[in-house]
Amino acid sequence: MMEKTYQAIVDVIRNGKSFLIASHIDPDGDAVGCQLAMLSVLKRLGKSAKVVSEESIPETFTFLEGSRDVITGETPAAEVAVIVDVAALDRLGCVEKLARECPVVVNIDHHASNTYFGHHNLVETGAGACGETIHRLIRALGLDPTRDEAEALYVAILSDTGCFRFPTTTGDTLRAAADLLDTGVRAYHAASEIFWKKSSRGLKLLSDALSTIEVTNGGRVATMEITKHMYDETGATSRETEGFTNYPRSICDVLVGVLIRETGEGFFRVSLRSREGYPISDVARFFGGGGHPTAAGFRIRGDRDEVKARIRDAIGTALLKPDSTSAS
Ligand SMILES: [Mn+2]
Repeated sequence: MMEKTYQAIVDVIRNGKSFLIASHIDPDGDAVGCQLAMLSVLKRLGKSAKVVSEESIPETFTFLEGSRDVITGETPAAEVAVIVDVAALDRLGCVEKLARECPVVVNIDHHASNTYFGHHNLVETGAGACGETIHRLIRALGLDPTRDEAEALYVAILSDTGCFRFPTTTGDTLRAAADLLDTGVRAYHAASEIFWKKSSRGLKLLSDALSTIEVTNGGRVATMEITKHMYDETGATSRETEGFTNYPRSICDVLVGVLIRETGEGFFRVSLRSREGYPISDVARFFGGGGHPTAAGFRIRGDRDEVKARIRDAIGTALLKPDSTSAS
């Protein structure tokens, strides 16, 4: 069945002239890598193609070819919208309207919560990263990935699988990564650009954030906070908080880690990370967000203490559900 979908999308790409590529707000390595790989592939095929995003590419990923070409302002629609790593169209932020104006929408994703919003839906929920699917699509187009495309997709896979640690890592994940490395990906370069390029102000921010960790719900939930004040004090920005979400969950016996970032007076961005077998994507959806079983997020507004209490309550309720003991 998937083979037919691959073929249908290959036909759309071969026959289309103009393409708009987009992914979710708060872009991660998978979103960025898939967008840039698609941009390069479409250009190689002689198509008019552009990546459109609510925000520019996070600093961490600007070493990838094409990262500066992302359009963040006004731009016309295209014949075909290629939406990557997105479970539902409202995750596109302000680009949603533009995507809806495109006559053909291609949905390429790996979220189990995908709403099949496209005319073509290539949703492989078993994939560790959407980058795996894009890699297969490039092969289905009869192309070899270029080194830059391979590097973008390697970054996508490395980011979304937590360096091949998350339960979504499969043999296919490693086979895709192996093929990308054979293409000439600079593995050390990619890893060091993503993980070993912290600024000292970013580490100071991490230190401040770590001191806010609170363990609640009988030791099963840990929250960590970053306030506006901390950004001001350290000079670091929210862009330097990549990877912070993993700290609260890394505590022994904690099942769900929560990172609460203040984005404005009374506005918060919340990231949830849980252990395998304790899905929290329903909690994120409850608050209007989305994500994967063990990695999800949402935005929320309110009084800080009240927000924390609501989140802890919702997680506590989710952990009590019988399905939370089965692997996800
Ligand atoms: Mn992804």
